[in-house]
Amino acid sequence: MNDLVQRCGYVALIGRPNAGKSTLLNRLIGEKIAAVSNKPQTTRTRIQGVVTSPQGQIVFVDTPGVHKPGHRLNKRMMHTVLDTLQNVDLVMLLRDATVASGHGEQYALELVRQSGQKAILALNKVDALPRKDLLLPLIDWYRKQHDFLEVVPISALKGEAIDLLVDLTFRYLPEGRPIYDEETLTDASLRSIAAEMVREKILQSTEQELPFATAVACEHWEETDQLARIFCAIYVERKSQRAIVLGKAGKKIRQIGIEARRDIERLIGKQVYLELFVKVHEHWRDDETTLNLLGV
Ligand SMILES: Nc1nc2c(ncn2[C@@H]2O[C@H](COP(=O)(O)OP(=O)(O)OP(=O)(O)O)[C@@H](O)[C@H]2O)c(=O)[nH]1
Ligand SMILES: [Mg+2]
Repeated sequence: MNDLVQRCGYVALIGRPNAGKSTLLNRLIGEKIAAVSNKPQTTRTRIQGVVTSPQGQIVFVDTPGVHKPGHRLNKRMMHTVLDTLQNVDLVMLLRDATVASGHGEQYALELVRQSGQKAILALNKVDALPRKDLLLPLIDWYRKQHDFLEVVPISALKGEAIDLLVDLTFRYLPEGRPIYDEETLTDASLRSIAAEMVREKILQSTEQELPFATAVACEHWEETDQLARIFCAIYVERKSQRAIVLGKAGKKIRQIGIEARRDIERLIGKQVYLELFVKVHEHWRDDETTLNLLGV
């Protein structure tokens, strides 16, 4: 029977910073593995989320938001975006439907066009639109710009139309057997997810330059049946930034630790002892060795 034909492939999540790509990735696999925040450039590396169903398997690839690169870090991030665009079966362009169109949106669309790949457009954050008919002009505009296979209004945050999005995505993937076994949800290591959870809490609790100037590396991990002891280094660029991360009498870093620990415990299903320390490294964003160490 035709229904039994399985489909399988890689799908790139592409879009401007803050469009909701990582929120969608987490929603698709039903686990929190990717850092999410309202600060732009939250995602710095490629991270896969694997969806397996009777229809087959989709490997969604979350990417950094499309932006103009300054530091070496940002050049690497944009390289990741362009490289991913070329190495997938299908592209999913994510657009925050609540923001006005600008050069950034146009540029993200242009990258998708230039890739020559088949693409689906997901208009995200419809839960935050005061009226759904506000979508019509946006859909119209995109339809004129590019021949999208599908245009799907969704809410990654609330989980609206996500099943539909997955069903539609399957239609355009090649026939094939699953690449990963059924239990696999991601290619990211627990160590890197733990580091990302710490970084997410820093992004969520700090402002201005600090989110961009911070990186987190998981430096040590020991585990018994009951407990994981995890040691993470937080990199900042200046002493003044270290003071901000620490907070008055260490209050901020304690809070960051409590919140990150909760996420990591939920993920690995055991008790976590999380130790955080801050390192000042003035030019880490332009230092190839540190960028390699951080895996970006
Ligand atoms: N209201 C609403 N907010 C959303 C939705 N999806 C994501 N957000 C919010 O949008 C912000 C950005 O979400 P992310 O998932 O980090 O966006 P991203 O596209 O991965 O951003 P970068 O990694 O910086 O490229 C967060 O504050 C999310 O909570 C949605 O469907 N509705
Ligand atoms: Mg992201």
